[in-house]
Amino acid sequence: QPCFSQKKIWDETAAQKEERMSWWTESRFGMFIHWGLYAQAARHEWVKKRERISDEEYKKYFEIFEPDLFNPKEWAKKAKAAGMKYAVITAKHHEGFSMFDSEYTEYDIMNTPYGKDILKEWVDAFRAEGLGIGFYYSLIDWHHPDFTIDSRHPQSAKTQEEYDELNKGRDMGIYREYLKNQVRELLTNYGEVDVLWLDFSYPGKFGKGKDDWGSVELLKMVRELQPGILVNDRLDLKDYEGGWDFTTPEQFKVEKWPEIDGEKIPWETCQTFSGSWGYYRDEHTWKDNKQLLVLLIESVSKGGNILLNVGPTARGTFDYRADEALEEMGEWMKFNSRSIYGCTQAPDEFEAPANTLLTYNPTTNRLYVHLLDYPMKNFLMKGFADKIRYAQFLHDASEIKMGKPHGAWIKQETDESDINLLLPINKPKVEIP
Ligand code: FUL
Repeated sequence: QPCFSQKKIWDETAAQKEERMSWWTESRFGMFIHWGLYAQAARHEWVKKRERISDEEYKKYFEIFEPDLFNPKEWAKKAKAAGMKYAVITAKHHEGFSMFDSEYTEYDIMNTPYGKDILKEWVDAFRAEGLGIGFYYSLIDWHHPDFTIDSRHPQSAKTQEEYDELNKGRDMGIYREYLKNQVRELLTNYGEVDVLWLDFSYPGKFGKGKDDWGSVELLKMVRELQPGILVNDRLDLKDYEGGWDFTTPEQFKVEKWPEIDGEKIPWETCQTFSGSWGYYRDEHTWKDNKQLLVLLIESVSKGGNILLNVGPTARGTFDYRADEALEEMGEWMKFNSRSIYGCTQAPDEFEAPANTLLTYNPTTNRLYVHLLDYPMKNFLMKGFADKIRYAQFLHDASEIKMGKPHGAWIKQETDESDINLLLPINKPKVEIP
C-alpha cells in the first residue's frame, strides 16, 4: 500500500477543493462569536481555568443563564451591515457547556432558565440574512468527567503522581465518543453547516502515538455528514489529505501568505476587538477603527480571511464598543468592499509603496491601493507606470491625474489593460446620491 493512502481522509481533487472553498475565499470577512456561561463572569472565557473555579462553584452560572435580550436577527443584521459574509459561533467552549440542545449531556442550554436551543435560533437568523454559518466546537472539555486532566485544566496539579491520582477512573475513550456524538448532532440537526472550527488538539497529550481525540475518525465522519463543509486545522491533521482546509493564525499579523512546502495555503486569522474572546467587562484594550480596517485589508493583501470576534454579554447584547466598531467598518465597506470581496494578494510585479497595502481582484483585473496615510499631496508609485490604464479614487470614482514630474506617481499614457484604483482609508465625507 502506498503510504499516502493511509493518510487520506477525503477523496477530492485540488480543483474540487478550490471550488468547495470558493465562497469562503471570496467572502474574506466573517464574524466570530464567543458566547457561553463565561459571559456572566465577564472576565475572560478561560476564567474557570484562570481562577481554578470548581465545577460546584461554576454551576451557579449554569443555573442562572438567561439571555433575555438575545435577538439573533439583530446580530445577523449587524454582521451583514459590517460587510461580513459568514459567522462562526461557539457551540461549546473549553468550559464544556453546550449552547445547543444535546442528547448526550444535561449540561446544555435546555437545562438553563433560558431553556431554548440558542444555536437553532442563531442559525435561522443568520441564514435568513444570507450569511454562511459555522460552529466552533472545543475539543477540550473542563466539565466532562472523563476528559484527561493536564496543565491546561482548571484542576491542574504539580507532579505526575498528582495527575495520575486526579485521572484515576477517567477514560478518554468515553470522552472521545461523547465528542463525536456531539459533533454529529451539530452536523445533523442544523441543516447545512459551512464551517466547523475545532479548537484545539495537541497530539501526544496522552502519550506518544495515542489517538488522543480520535481525530481521523472524527474528521471522516464530519466529511461524510457534510461534504461541503470547511474545517480548520486545529485537529492537527496537517499531513492528511482532506485533514484540514485552512490554517488559523490567532491574534497576530502574518508576515506573508503562509506556505507549506513552498505552496501558498488558505488561511484565516482570528482577531478580537479587545484582549478577550468572551465578554470581559473591565478589559479596556480595544483596538481602534483604523487598526481593525488595516487588519482586514492586510489579511486580504496577503491572500487571507479575517474572523473578527464579538463576545456578547450574558443578556445577549453586543458591547457598545463592538457595535460602534462594526458600524464604522460597515461604513467603510459600503464604499470599499470592492477592494475586499473576491480579492487577494497583488501580482508580484506590483510592490506596495510606503504606507499602502495592495489588494487585487483577478477576475476584474483591478488593483486596489489602500492609502493608509491620507491625505498626502503625492504618492510615488514606483514601477506602476506602464502597467495601468486608468486610475481613480474608489469612494467617488474621481479620476486621478497621472504623470506630472515630481509629484508624479504614475505615468499617464499606456496601453496596458490593468486598471488601477486608489482609495483613502480615512474615508472622506461623501454622500451617497
Ligand atoms: C483559543 C482558545 O483557547 C480561546 O479561548 C479562543 O477560543 C481562541 C479562538 O482559540 O485557542
